[in-house]
Amino acid sequence: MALVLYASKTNKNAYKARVAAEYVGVQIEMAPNFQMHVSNKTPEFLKMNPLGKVPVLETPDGPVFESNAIARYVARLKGDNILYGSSPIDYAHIEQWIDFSSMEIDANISRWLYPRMGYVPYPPLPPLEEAAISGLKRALGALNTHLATNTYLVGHSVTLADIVTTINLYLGFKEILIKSFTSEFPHVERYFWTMVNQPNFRKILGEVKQAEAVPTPPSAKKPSQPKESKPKAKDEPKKEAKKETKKETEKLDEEEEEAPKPKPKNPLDLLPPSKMILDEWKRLYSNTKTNFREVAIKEIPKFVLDECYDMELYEWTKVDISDENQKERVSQMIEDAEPFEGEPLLDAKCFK
Ligand SMILES: N[C@@H](CCC(=O)N[C@@H](CS)C(=O)NCC(=O)O)C(=O)O
Repeated sequence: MALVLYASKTNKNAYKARVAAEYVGVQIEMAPNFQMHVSNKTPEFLKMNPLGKVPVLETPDGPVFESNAIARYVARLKGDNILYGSSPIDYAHIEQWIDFSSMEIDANISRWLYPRMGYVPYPPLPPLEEAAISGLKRALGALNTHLATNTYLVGHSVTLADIVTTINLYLGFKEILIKSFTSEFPHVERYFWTMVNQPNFRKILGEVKQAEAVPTPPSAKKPSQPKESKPKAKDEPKKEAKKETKKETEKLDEEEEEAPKPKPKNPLDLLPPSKMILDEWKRLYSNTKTNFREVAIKEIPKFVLDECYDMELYEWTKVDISDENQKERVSQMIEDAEPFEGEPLLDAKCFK
């Protein structure tokens, strides 16, 4: 009997076993006509996984659920175990990175991404998003350090640790980890792009593109409008709210298969809200006789202090023109193509 994997074709958790199968040369069939939220709620499916979650692998010896367990099973199916290391310490390290990437990377990406994709209510308490981001940065920092001196996570070739970790990074890179975020972790970047471009990954994932913007949460959650005008029973609004907050992964599958994704917007949305009306400030700035040099080199004029309502969000530093690095930084911020040399900047403006 062939191995049959129950999941939608874009289920990222199922990718773990599917990529592993490519490496070890095991055939896995995707369950035909699988329909998320329908097929996985049937009594037959619930016998395989009582939670009704995917993926589930049907094997000649019975079903297996939990994507990491399925991937381990597939990786061990062939005797000459290229994915599973060759010593007890290799096995331990492979398990270590599988657990690490599931608990520290996948979990934090989900906590950050799913509310922004509307899979769980938004806004989350801001500290929760911050905690997810800082937990993720901490994990990526550790991974980055390891990868600074290692091509692969364990040993000198791809193991299941690389497959699971790369798939756990995949959703992040694809949906929320924009370049300015990942560039802090150059070894993770190098590793991720190398892995997803390996033929065995490419066959399953196709071409991977990095997110260009952090998804904007669904319009700061407008209160949901009941579809019908019929007056509702007392407990129905609650039901509506519950329905809206579909379980995160459940909706992710559906979304990936059926609906266009919410359009990601500007990464600046991550900043705290500002009372400052940028256009007004720019107008004021352009119309005044005061020029950039005065702002940047001399002192911050009083009108800027008066007009810039959210001063506390900015760090104002007097440029030290004897410092080449600072000069270069200012040069990059202004429209003038000339290098920063004080006087030539009299007419230049910032805010490209
Ligand atoms: N830890 C599980 C997560 C499984 C999971 O949450 N699957 C989602 C789809 S990605 C699902 O089936 N959701 C349906 C539900 O929650 O009822 C695994 O790695 O397999």
